[in-house]
Amino acid sequence: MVVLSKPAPLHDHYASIKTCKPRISVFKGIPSINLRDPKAKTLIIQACQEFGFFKLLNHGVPMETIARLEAEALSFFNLPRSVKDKAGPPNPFGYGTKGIGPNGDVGWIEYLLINTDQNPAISRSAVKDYVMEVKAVAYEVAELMAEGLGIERRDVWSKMLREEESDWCLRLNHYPISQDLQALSGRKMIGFGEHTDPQIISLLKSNNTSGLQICLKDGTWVSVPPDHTSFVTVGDALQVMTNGRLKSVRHRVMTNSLKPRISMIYFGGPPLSETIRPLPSLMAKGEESLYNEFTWREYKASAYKSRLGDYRLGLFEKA
Ligand code: GA4
Repeated sequence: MVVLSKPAPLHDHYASIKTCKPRISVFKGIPSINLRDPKAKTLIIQACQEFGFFKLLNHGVPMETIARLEAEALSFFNLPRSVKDKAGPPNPFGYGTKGIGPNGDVGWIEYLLINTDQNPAISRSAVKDYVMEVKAVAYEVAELMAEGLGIERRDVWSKMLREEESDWCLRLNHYPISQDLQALSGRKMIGFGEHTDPQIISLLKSNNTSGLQICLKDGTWVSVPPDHTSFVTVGDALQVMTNGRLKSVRHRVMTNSLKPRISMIYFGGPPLSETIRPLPSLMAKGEESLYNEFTWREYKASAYKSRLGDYRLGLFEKA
């Protein structure tokens, strides 16, 4: 009897990697892509296939808009704990400290999760201006991704992000200097544990402080050199919609005892009712979906039942 082997899966994802290992040598390979480069769409696809992550230059978000929100975030985090607590708990939006998500994850972090102009904690106009600018960049990057993959409708993903009901959120993180024993003894502590972002795309901006690490395809952690520009992260929903061609990247943040880290991340998700499945136009002849289809609402509900480091897409993979 001839046993026909299944075609090799297009994705060599992280399911089999239980824990990424630290890399000994310094890694200098994180791609830097200039949004205005005529080759940007090709470079973005290469970066998202290999890393699910890249540095974005020339994104055009005004420095003042970034600086203003960062200053707002810092002055909020400098308030007394009793005042900050009034903006919490994060269920799921609001101020949180140490605890991440509803299932027992902890990190050396305090944060604000925001998704409307109605947040009670910091200047609404600073949030509004920043989100407007960063969303415009996300739409552009999403369109370049579609073009780079040869999809006829270049707005296929930007449309989901643009919808009035699109499910976005903004995360302002503060990783204080860790002064406890572990830090004093020179060991780094987990600021934000390893995870992939569930959404389509995330845009991260930090205050030029080290700490962010990404997991490479070979299962090793590498540090992202500190930078004041922005980084783009592929989320799980985009991995599914490209049937594994683009990777959602596993990443984490380690704190250091020298400089506090501030990061501001926009997570762009589709409307809750959107069905998440591979785009038919992307599928090669005979190619099958690696995932059972689901709505974004279902994926989110399942994500909030998981632990941070869980391989969330596993529940939706076809056997
Ligand atoms: C990871 C990406 C975003 O920061 C986030 C996180 C969310 C939270 O902090 O409430 C989650 C986490 C994130 C994934 C699994 C669930 C939900 C914590 C958690 C354990 C805001 C998001 O959308 O998903």
